[in-house]
Amino acid sequence: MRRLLASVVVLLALSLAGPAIAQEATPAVSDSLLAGMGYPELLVEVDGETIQLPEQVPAGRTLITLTNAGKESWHGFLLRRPEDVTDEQIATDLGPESEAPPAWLFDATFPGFPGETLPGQSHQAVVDLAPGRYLVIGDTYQPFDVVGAAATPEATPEATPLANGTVRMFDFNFEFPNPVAPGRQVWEVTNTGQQAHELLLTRSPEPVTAEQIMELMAGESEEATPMGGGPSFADLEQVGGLGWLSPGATAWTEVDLTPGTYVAFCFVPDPETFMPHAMMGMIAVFTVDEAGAGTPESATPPS
Ligand SMILES: [Cu+2]
Repeated sequence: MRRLLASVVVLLALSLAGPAIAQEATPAVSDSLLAGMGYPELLVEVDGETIQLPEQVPAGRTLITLTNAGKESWHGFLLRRPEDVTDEQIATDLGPESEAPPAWLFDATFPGFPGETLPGQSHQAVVDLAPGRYLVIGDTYQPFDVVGAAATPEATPEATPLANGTVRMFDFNFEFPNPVAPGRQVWEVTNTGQQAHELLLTRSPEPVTAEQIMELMAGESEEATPMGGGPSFADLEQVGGLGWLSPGATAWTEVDLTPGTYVAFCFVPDPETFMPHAMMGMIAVFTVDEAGAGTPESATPPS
């Protein structure tokens, strides 16, 4: 499993994890905007070796709280497995012998999940869980069942989380609110592309451009810096985001942004080439200033 994920899913994200330092303490649940909305909560605790969560949860719009009790940054995602894939097949395909992601991985449904989480921190997301068998996938994986009637959240408008901004993910980039305001806020994240995407948000200690980040992507060391100066991968600090989200799906995440420069990545692999989308240009840079007058900038995809 480690090998599979290291090879295709989290390799670059793990390299990003580096010696990142928590910028702020985990917010108390009472401070959380998403937690205050009253959705049923699914608690997931990870430590790098195990993933703990209930065996069964009710279907519907759900607040997922991911707590990282381990020593390393944790980056994973949630999927609803295709109906015809058995637990036995999953154990084989995600086992230590696997060389490449199984084809069914790309046929699964990805409802969203809390984004990359530093040790000792918690992140939250509100996602829609339809009935079925699910897997949380990270360093290892853990199945669970979602049971009950299919949720129809769109039927009741008041059941939609109040968002401060919308983030659109597509093939292969992001569109952020413009400007992005500082402070704690809820983002409605939608995927209007043809492939699954994720939002892995980092903060840079100094200004950087998307082109410089692309230059880092092509480099060999996480300590390397762009020509002409700038941060290394190791300098980028995780601030949350959203795990894999299917085309056409929407989920909600909460971020707390101090003024500065932010870099967003997607490391979902292309189903044909297994190349992480970030390598295909799915990187965006935006700034947050005190007045909230930041300007988004997108990478130019390699031609
Ligand atoms: Cu992507």
